[in-house]
Amino acid sequence: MKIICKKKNLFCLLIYTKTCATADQEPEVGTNPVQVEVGDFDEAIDVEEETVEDIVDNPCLNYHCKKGKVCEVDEGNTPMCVCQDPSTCPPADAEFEHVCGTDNKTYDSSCHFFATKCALEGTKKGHKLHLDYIGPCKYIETCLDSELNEFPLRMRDWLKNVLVTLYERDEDNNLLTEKQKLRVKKIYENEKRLQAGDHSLDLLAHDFEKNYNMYIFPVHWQFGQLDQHPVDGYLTHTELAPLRAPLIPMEHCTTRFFEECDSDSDKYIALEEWASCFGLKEQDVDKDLII
Ligand SMILES: *[C@@H]1O[C@H](CO)[C@@H](O)[C@H](O)[C@H]1NC(C)=O
Ligand SMILES: [Ca+2]
Ligand SMILES: [Ca+2]
Repeated sequence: MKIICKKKNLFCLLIYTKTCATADQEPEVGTNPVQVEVGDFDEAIDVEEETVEDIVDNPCLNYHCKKGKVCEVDEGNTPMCVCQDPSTCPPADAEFEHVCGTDNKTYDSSCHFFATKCALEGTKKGHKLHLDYIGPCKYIETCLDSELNEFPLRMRDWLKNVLVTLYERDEDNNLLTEKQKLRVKKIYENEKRLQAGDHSLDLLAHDFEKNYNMYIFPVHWQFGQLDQHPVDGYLTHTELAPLRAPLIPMEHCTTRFFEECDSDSDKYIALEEWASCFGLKEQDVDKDLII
């Protein structure tokens, strides 16, 4: 599976790194690039941009509607957001544009999904419907207990490698803030660092014990990347989606991992819960590492 980033986007890079790391185990999905953008999952955030340049008096100009809605004017020429008719979505011309809903139904594209969800607004069904993952719905194996424990091992290592990769490429792109760069520099320059590669689970576990400190920042950093709407120390289902959705088809333990990560079952993953599912000690959880 080849993934190309349209924009410099951290999640795209995450997926890219992940895919490269396990390229030989992944089934070929064709040569079409998959573009993953954070905006594709921002259910709750207004991201739609209107570019009707010629109509000066169009009240819908610069009037933003959230995913699944479009702007229309009422009789009083007042703009308002109404559900988009799925048939007005751009047709999806490839399988990689399909998405799978939590209803295990395949939607042609995320546009079709959000338009459908909008039409169900206010109903119980609509409330429960979320974008589950990227790609057509497929059979996802049950995640066994033993496999569940492997997930954070690989994920932690991957997060660390993503950060190091960002650091290496960051010369003028400003993918990381100065403060973040300083922290990653320490990891990058540490000679004991386990280099990126296809490591056995035993080695990953051993490295986590030996070089525990190198994993503290990457785990915090990922939380900060996701905790954006709002920045409150808790991840909602929507905030988690940019990470979850591309990962589920590749890692069958993703859903179970994040479900169990919410250890108090309040539907939010708090920083403390997050840190604990990645094996960090309670005393190392530090809100200041996120900024
Ligand atoms: C979801 O749909 C896929 C494809 O149709 C099917 O193979 C799979 O078994 C379904 N999963 C569940 C949990 O029903
Ligand atoms: Ca949040
Ligand atoms: Ca919780």
